Parts: sequence; C-alpha cells; structure tokens
Amino acid sequence: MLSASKLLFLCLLGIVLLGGVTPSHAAVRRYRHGVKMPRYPWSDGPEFVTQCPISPGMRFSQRIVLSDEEGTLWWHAHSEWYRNSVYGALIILPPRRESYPFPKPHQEVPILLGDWFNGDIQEIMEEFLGSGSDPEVSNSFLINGQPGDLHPCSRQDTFRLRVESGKTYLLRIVNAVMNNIMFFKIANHNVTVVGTDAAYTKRLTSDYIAISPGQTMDLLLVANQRPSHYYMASRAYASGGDFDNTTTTAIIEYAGNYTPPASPALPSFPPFNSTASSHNFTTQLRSLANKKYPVDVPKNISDTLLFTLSINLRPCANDSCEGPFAERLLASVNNVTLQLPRTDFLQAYYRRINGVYTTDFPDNPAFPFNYTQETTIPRDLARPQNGTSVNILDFNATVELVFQGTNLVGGIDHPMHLHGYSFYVVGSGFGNFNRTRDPPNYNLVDPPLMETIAVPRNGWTAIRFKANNPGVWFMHCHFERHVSWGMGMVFIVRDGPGRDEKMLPPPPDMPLC
Ligand SMILES: [Cu+2]
Repeated sequence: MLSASKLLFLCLLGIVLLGGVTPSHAAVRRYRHGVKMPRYPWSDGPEFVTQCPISPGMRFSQRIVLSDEEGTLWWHAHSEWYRNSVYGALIILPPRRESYPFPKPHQEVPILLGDWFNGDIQEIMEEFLGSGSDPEVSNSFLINGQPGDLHPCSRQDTFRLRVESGKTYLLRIVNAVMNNIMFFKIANHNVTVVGTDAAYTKRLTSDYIAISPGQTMDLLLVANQRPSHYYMASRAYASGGDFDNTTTTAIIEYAGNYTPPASPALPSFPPFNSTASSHNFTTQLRSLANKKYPVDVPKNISDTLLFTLSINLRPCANDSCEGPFAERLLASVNNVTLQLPRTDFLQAYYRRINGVYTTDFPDNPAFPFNYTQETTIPRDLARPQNGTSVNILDFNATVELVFQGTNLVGGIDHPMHLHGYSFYVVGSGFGNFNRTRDPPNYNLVDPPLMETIAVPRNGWTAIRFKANNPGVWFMHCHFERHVSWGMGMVFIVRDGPGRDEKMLPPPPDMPLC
C-alpha cells in the first residue's frame, strides 16, 4: 500500500516524457531503475522489451508505481547508449510520521557517479558494434556531473559538500557509470552503509565501498575529523582489459575558521584489479531483517535455474572483425545472445502476436563444461546461438537463480539486474557452483535485498525471489557493452488466478512500433 508521502512523491514525479527532448534523430525510452512496478510493466522502459521507442515530438506519460521501496533508486534512458547522459536520482522517503531506522541525518546529499566520453556516445556505440571490438573507454568519471580537480579543465566546477563538525550526512550514491564497477572512498573518513537498492541494511562501516553500475547505496558520513578539506573520490575496479584508470573527485569542506590545505587529502584505493576488495565488500551486505523490516526469503523452491554468463566470439567474413582473433565480440546468457525483436516482447505477449519470440530460453546450460578453468577454453565453446526467447515462470513460483560466470574469452564480473523485482542474494563464491557443496552455506537469515548484484569474476552468485509480479521483465548485465553484445534475457511471469494477480492493461498513449 502506498503511504501519503509516497503518493505525494508519485505526483511530483508525474513526468510527461517528451520524445522531443532527445536529439532530433533519436528515439528514447526511460526506465526507473529498481522500481518494481507491480502488475504494470507498461512503463518499465527497455526498448523492444516492454515498449517501442518514444519518437521525437511524441508524448508518453510514464506512471511510476511504488510499492515497498524506501531509499534511493534512479531513472535512466534504456535505449542504446543514451543512459550515459540521461539519468537522475529517485529518492523515496519513509511514510509521513515514520523515520529512518538510523539516526536522522543533518542533510541528505545525492552523489551520482557517471562517466564522460570525449565524443558522441551513439557514434562510439555504433563504432564498436560495427567493428566487433571492445568499445573505447571513457575519458573520465564524474561525481555529480563533474570530473573533479584532477582534470584541470573544469576545476572551478568540482562538486563541493560543506559539512559542520559533529553532524551526520546521508550520502545517496548512484552508480550510473556505463561499464565499470567503482570503488568510492573519502579521505580520512569511514562511511556506514544503511541501505542498498531502496532496501535497508544492517549498518556496515567501511573505509571504502564497491558499487556496481545500476546499484545505489545509502551511506552515513559523520564529520568527525579535523576541520579541513578532504576529497571524496571514485575510480574503477577492473579485473582485466582496457579501462578508464582516472580518478574523479569532489571536496568535503568543513565549516569554520582554519587554513585549508593547498590540496585536499586524496584517499588511497584498493588496487584496480582487486577482485577480493570488490567481492569482500559486497558479501558483507546484510538485510536489516528485524520486526519492522522482515525478510521473506523463499525456502521451498519450485524453479531452480542456472544461467551462465559469457563473453563470446563469432567469426566474421574474411576475418574482418576487430575483436580477438579477428572475430566479433558477443555475450550471452546460457549461450543465448539476445536478439531484440522489432515489436516489443510485452506487446507481443499481451496481444498474442505470434512469431515475435520463442518460449524456450533454457533453465540450464545446454553444454556443461568447466566454466571457470583458468587455462584457455576451446574456442568452439565460445560460439553463442542467437535467440529471441523467454523463460516463462508461473505466478508465485519460488525461484532460485544461480548466475555462473565463465572464463570464455576472458572472465570478468557481471553486475546482473532484474526488472520488476528485488531479489535476495543468498550466496556467492569463486569457481564453479556446486549444487551439493554450496547451498548449505546460503544465508537465508538476513541476505541483502538487491536489484543489481555483481557476479564475481570466474565465480557464481545465487539469488532467490518469488515471481509475484506478473508481466514481462528484462534481466541483463548492467555493463552497457555486455548488454549491447547480447547479455540479457526476458522472463514472462504469468498472471495469477486472483483479480489482483493479473497484469494491468496498457495506457492509451503506449508508443507503437
Ligand atoms: Cu556483464
């Protein structure tokens, strides 16, 4: 049920989207990242999954339907690479007359991590998809739209947060970066995580965080150091390949009479390639799991799924591609490279249009192999199938989904994101998931409730959720290059028998393909 404050917020955000705000040649879809949209996939956003593009000049009112979210979410374009610059924070306060399950902060500050490319983002996308290579990397990362002091061209615009000694600040961090998990740190200060993806967590105090594209984190910062200037900074965690190795900064400025340093203190980061630093932080997250904020982890599982996440290669005519071995880079889930249809999945499902998709997305890999062996995996195992297939779940199915990273072409982390749901992250580890050895170690007591979770490089992550939101829901890697290469799939959750268990009808202004 929506609280009064949530209703108010919903009205404030009664956004009318104008296709005309996009470049004149482009069409766009917008997506509220993490809003579950009960029974209403029509405003979910991803192009050719739940809607057709909003053409320039066209209007489409997107309804935001909130349910139990509380904390920070965000919205972004879900079309090609437009999310690089079309994004913002979405803050959901506790119901009126209720408070946070932590001390009330003096001030709340959205901190949006983004990235900057010296070039037209669409051209960059078209270039790498055309050549079959990796995309060029960003030129800098951004905090609230600014690269910070280490980029002298825009030094005067560095984001500054003025703090008063002894006061507590709630930093609402959004990782809107395109292709990197980020480390974030504040010189001389610890932060305390109190929420992720609009769900509260047990307090976790750390001197750094690791945050995936797609994720949000709410952090308490206490201004308890000597009054001075300190950098808050962010840079990539990257387990391999080319990446943007720059650091973005903003400044924490204490109020008071003192002489600020010529240059604020810069935090020291974990090494770029420290998979352990990323994984150790992520695996410490816990749900609040108390009487007021209970967990509801499915215990009896009806659908057990194992999805491999792979980077793939496909030969090109005359060795004309620019990926490894002059082949084309692709990506897949269970060896299926997603081909988006030209009529969206949701429209086809709702209107029973035949021939748009198939219903045979595999529950398990067709060819099991040693997914994470460090020695080179034979290249013929790296050939994916193209597919426009969905996996169908019954209403109220209790689902366990294990994501298994593979070392095909090159093992890398994958921040996996599911639309329409939050899920409990019940376990993760390195190497191949083992159905006998690993489930007894699951956390079914206070697992974190997330909407995006980084599957570690050459490892696995197990999630559980109850399929109680009927509709058509996209699941994909939140590294933009991976989803562009096909690392995504679609769930259709059937209607339930009850009146309130069926998908709602589409709005009258739904764009047509
Ligand atoms: Cu990925």
